[in-house]
Amino acid sequence: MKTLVEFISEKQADFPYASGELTRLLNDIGIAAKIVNREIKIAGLVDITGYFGQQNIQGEEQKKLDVFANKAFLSAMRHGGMVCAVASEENDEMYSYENAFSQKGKYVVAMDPLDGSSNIEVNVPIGTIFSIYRRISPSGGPGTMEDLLQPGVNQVAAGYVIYGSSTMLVYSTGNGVNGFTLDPSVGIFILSHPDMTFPEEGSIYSINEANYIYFQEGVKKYIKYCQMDDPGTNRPYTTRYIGSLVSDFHRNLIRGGIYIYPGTSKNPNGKLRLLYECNPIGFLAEQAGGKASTGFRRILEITPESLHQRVPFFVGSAEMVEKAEEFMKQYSPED
Ligand code: P6P
Repeated sequence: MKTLVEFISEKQADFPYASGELTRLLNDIGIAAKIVNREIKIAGLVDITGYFGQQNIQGEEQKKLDVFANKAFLSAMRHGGMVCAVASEENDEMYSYENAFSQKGKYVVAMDPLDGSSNIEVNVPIGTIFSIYRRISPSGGPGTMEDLLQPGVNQVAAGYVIYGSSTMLVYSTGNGVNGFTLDPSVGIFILSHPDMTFPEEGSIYSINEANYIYFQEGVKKYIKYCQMDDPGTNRPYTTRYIGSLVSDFHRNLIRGGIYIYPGTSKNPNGKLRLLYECNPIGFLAEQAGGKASTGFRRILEITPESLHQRVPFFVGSAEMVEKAEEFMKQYSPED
């Protein structure tokens, strides 16, 4: 039985510049995850599932748990002192720590503190998503937008917490993907899913087909390909769509599958945000032998232009993403 703390410390040697800061930061994130988990598990019992009465930049009503989670992660990272700046879905602007201790921090973090929070009221699993970069700006001063607007290939670590039937923390520092399950009786994350990789063959496709009429032709054709009864293949596939990215991705990582949130005629860049949804999930997907693209380009090679930039997102088993890309190239070629 190996704990998260033991595992991170052991793997520290795998990581260049191994000086303990990333180890400390990952542990800070684990602590905040346990605090958020506690609140989520009793959300139905206390007046915390209601609306907070404000809207975030996405124009979405902020729920109390969104705000609570954001504060928990920001506070844990401030206490740890390893992070100088944060891009959060819950903050319209960059959050730059003002204390001298944090301004010496070597890292910046992009995070969605509570993704899929609209599912809280109906007890559907939700998640935290995080992405970690080394800062570019000199240590000792405030973090900068340049620090945060790095391409996903520069991530030194990324992961998610899924608050589901059990609470898990899944992360990678570029040497594979490992999953830890929280033992609530002692409040410790324990290695339960070592070396997570996508199964060779996947047969689950996850997409909100209610948007079908707004999809590009390539997406429509790929959906029909998934639904085709083709003897000798594993099609028709199964469709599973929870409406919670972390939950859909986690299931597809274990079972094999593809998640698609494409651009549409109404929203050409789709819905998901590059910095704190597509880049971290895309990093994990590639580390697990999968792929992540816009339908045309590798997600991790996109240089962000703004904190809350949205991109179309195809992520999952490599062969399924490649097949979807073939349909996009054939039926909806980029201009
Ligand atoms: P739709 C949650 O708001 C989220 O960002 C992802 O977690 C989820 O996959 C997607 O949006 C659901 O969006 O438009 O299908 O409800």
